[in-house]
Amino acid sequence: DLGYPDRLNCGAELLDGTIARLGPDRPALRDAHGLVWSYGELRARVDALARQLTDRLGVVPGNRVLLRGPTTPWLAACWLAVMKAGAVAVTVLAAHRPDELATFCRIARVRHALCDAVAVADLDRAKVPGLRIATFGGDGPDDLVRCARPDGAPYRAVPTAADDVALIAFTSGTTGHPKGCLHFHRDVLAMADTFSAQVLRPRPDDVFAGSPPLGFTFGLGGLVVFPLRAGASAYLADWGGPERLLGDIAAHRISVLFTAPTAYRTMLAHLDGHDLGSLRRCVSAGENLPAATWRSWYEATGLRIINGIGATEMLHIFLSAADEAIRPGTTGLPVPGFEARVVGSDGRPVPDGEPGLLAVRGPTGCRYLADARQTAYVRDGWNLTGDTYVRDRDGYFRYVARADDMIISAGYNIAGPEVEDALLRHPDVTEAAVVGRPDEERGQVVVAHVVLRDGVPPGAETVAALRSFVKAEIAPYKCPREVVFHRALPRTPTGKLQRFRLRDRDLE
Ligand code: 3SK
Repeated sequence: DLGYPDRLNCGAELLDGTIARLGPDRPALRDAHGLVWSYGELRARVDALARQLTDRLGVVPGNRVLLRGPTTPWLAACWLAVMKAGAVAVTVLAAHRPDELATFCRIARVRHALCDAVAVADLDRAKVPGLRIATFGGDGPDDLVRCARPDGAPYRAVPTAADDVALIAFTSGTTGHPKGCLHFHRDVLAMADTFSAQVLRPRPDDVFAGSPPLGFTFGLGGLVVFPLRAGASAYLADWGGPERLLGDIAAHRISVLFTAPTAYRTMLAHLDGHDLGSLRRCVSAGENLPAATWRSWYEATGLRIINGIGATEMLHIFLSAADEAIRPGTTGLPVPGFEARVVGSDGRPVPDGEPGLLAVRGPTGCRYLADARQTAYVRDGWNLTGDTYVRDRDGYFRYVARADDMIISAGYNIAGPEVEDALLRHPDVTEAAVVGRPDEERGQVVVAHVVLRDGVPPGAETVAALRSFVKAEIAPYKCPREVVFHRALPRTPTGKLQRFRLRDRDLE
C-alpha cells in the first residue's frame, strides 16, 4: 500500500506537488532548440492548455483524448494538461499509421485528439468519425500553443479519484493485435514511487533523456513521470540515432539514460570521442538485455546498466536491480512493492532453477479495455506476462524467452534468446533473432536471423564461422541449422523484435 489518498490527480501531484516541495525555479523540461522551462513555466503552460481543453474544446472529465506527436516538451505539457483536466490520455506513437490510429480510436472511443502539427496528416487520413482534432506547435490561428496564454490564473486540477482512469496505453502488439490497457491516477504515481524511487533513486539535479517515445509507457515514465516526481529535469527529443544521443549526453549533461538493449549496442560502435562523464544511471528495458551487451557497456564506460522488465499491462518496470545488486544476465529481483514468482501451466510455483511462466502482482496491473484476453493475463490476482523465466536459488530472476518463443527441436527445449546471446558475442554480429521453423522430422529447427557488422560478407563462409562459434559457446544441439542475413530486423514502433514476422518470413 503506497498510502495514496482517495482523491488524487497525478498531473497535479507531479507539478503542483513537486513545486510545493522544491519551489518553481528548478529546470523541468528542455529541448534540442534551446528551450528550457522551469517548473513554474511548465505549470503556467500546462494550466493554460488545461483551460483551453475545458473552456474552448469542451473536454470534460472522463473524455478520452488521443495524444500524438514526436517527443517534445509540448507533448509532455499536453499530457499533463489532460491529467489535470481529469480526462483520459490515450497515448499513441508518432510512428503509428492511419489504420492503426483508427483502430485505437475505435477501441478506446476517443472523442478528442491533441496532435503535434507535424504529425496531423496521418490522423486526418484515419478519418475517425466525430473526432475533434486540435493541433499544437503549428502556425494556424486555432493552434493550442498560440491560444493557450500562460499568464492566466492557476488552473484548479479536477479532483479525480485515485482509481479514476488516467491513461489508456496500447500494447505494441508483438503479435500484431493491439489491446488497450487502463491505468489509474494512482498507478501513474506508483510507477515512480516503486521502480524509480527505490531502484533508480534519482536526485533533483539529475537530467533524464533517452530513446523511448512518450507514447510508450517506458518513455512516459522514464522521461516525464520519473523526473517530475523527483524534481529533476528531462531533455526531450526524438531518437535520432546513436551519434545524436551520444552528442546530446555531453551537450546537455545527461545523467540518467533510458533506452533499449539495441541502442546500447549501436552506441557501443560510436563511443569514440564522446564525453559520457555526466552519466551516472543507465536503464535498459523493452527487451531482454544479454549479458554480453551489459559487459561490453561496462567495459567501455564503467557504467552498470540497470536492467529491468516492464510491460504496458503493468505500466512500468517490476523486476530490476541497481548498483552492487546487479547480476549481469539476470533481470534482478522484484521491485519493492511487487511480488514475483515462476509458475507452471497450472498456476502453481515451480521449484527454483526450473523454467516456468513469470507471474507478478503489485500496485499496478493489467486491466484490458473490453478484451477477453484479460482472463488469460490475470489469474488468481497474478499477472502472467507471457515470459518464461527461471528463479535462481538466490531469488534472482533470469529471462529465458517469451513463452511462445521456446523452440522444441528433436525433443530439446531451446530458448531463442540464449542462442541470440551466443551469436551476439561474435564480433561480426550486431543483431540476432532466433526462431523455430516447422520441420517434419524434428518438430522444429533453429533458424537464426542475423544483422552483420558493416562490411562483413553475408556468404557461406560467414554462416560456417557463426555456426562453429555458437557450437563452442553453447550445447551444439542449440546451434542454428539455418542462418539468414538481414539489413535490419523487423521491430514494432517501440523497438520490440517481431519474431512472428520472421517465423512467417513475410519480409524476404
Ligand atoms: O514493454 C516493455 O518492455 C516496458 C518496459 C519498461 C517499461 C514499460 C514497458 C511497457
